Amino acid sequence: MRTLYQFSISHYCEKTRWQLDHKGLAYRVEHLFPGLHRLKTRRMAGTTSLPILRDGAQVVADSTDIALYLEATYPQAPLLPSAGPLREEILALEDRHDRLGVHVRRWLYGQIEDWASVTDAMLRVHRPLFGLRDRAKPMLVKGLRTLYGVTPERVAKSEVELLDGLDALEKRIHNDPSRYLVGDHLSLADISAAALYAPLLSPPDTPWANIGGFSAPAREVLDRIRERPAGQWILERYRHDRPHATEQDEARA
Ligand SMILES: N[C@@H](CCC(=O)N[C@@H](CS)C(=O)NCC(=O)O)C(=O)O
Repeated sequence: MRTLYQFSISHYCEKTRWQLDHKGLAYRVEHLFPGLHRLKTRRMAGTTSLPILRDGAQVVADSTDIALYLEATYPQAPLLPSAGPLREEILALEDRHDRLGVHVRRWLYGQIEDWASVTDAMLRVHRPLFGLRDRAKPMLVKGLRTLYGVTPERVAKSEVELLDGLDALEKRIHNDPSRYLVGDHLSLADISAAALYAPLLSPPDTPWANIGGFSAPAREVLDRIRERPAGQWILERYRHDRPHATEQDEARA
């Protein structure tokens, strides 16, 4: 049996869920408690971050290594050619969007005025444990801000980076939200770009759909992103290539 160890609102975990779903591979998810997760991830894979996939005896950490493992092991519904220049192009785009995912996360965490909906989305999959879960929330917020470097200077830089990334995406698709990044069908490049930008668009049925609490200037930035071709492209990828993202996830928990 396959198990995906995850945080439900992690966009890197969403990238892996999308790939597993696209390939029609059955899996269960195990939600780890943020912070305490490290006890398990260090033991399992010598790492601190999620996702981690256990597939029988095989344990693979990091969404890119998982992606390569899944493509090599399960060739159905391929998202990456096994060789050639297109493979290199897709991997370069995947890597670029993996790096942009860091800026998306830092910028978003830098815009939150009211953390209630975010901590709720992170922790509601865990048992209340006589109030302990909810008492952990302030510590969790502090930990996230430290871990992800949420300082005004770095958040401002992340805004520039993520907007540059959207410009590059629009050049690539010629401002046409129906196009794919490489060739004429979905690849790992599209999944990485759409999943790692998705928290900015909160597509319906995704773990970010009910998240709010952003400042008014941040809401304006988010509205502008939603209107531009890159924002429409992300929503289109979800509508067209990622049906029922959350329902599938929860059914498997
Ligand atoms: N390069 C990694 C990044 C994964 C990542 O940043 N995961 C975050 C959640 S979005 C995490 O597990 N953070 C907790 C930690 O590092 O302790 C990947 O692609 O899997």
